[in-house]
Amino acid sequence: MKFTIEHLETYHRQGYVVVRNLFSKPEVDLLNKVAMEDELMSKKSFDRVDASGLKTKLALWYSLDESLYSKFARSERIVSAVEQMLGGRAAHYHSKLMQKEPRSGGAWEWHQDYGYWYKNNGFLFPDMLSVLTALTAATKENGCLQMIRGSHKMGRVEHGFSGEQIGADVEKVTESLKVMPLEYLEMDAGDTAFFHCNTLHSSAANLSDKPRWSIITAYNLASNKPYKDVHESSYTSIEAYRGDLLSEEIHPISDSAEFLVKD
Ligand SMILES: O=C(O)CCC(=O)C(=O)O
Repeated sequence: MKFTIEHLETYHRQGYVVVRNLFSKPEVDLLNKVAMEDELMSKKSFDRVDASGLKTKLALWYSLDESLYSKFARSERIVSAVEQMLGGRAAHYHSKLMQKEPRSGGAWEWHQDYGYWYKNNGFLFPDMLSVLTALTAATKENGCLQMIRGSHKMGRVEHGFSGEQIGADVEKVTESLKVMPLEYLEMDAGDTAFFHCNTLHSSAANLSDKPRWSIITAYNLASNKPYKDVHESSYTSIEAYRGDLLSEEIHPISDSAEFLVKD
């Protein structure tokens, strides 16, 4: 399915929108296979412990290259949608491979992505968003994303620590759930969710016997140059990738992708 004006309006109204089948099953199956067999990715992956002590695994990197992950991140389908949402040229902030393993994958506590980003990385404006593409089906049982609809309009909420994660002020989350609907984003592999960096979201632990893997690519308005922890790519406009993800030679990701090392 294509990103439409209706999707754009929904994004601005709700703070998020899901585009069904933005990627085909063969495309996401290929990415999932590459990711599952990727030794460097597995070496660079680390855990983040949630408030109850469960671990959830991810790898995070900043630079784009010729790998399949980067072609996804630069794919025209995503970039043209993101540029409409941001209202200008987009830069790639980072990509993450989220690996919520069966029966053990921990939760992500309620937070706004900007709660992490403004502090750590010095972006002055919340002209940023995340794009999550499901590599495996995401259901309530395996801990799909949960969104508080319309919460991006609250602006930035204070964040503190919650386990090894950053969590939004609990009182604000509790009160916002009284006035805005909570939505579970159940998605099939190939569905893509776009969400504003101030939208409050979370996900529960994966206590099912199915993995929940996804790729999250995050974008910044290229003119919103951060004043610290500067990765040049985070304010350099992306050249969209218009090729066929299925027919190209697959290049491995390399160390020069600037992986985040767990602190
Ligand atoms: O995909 C998930 O379970 C949550 C991920 C998340 O909240 C994030 O990366 O900001």
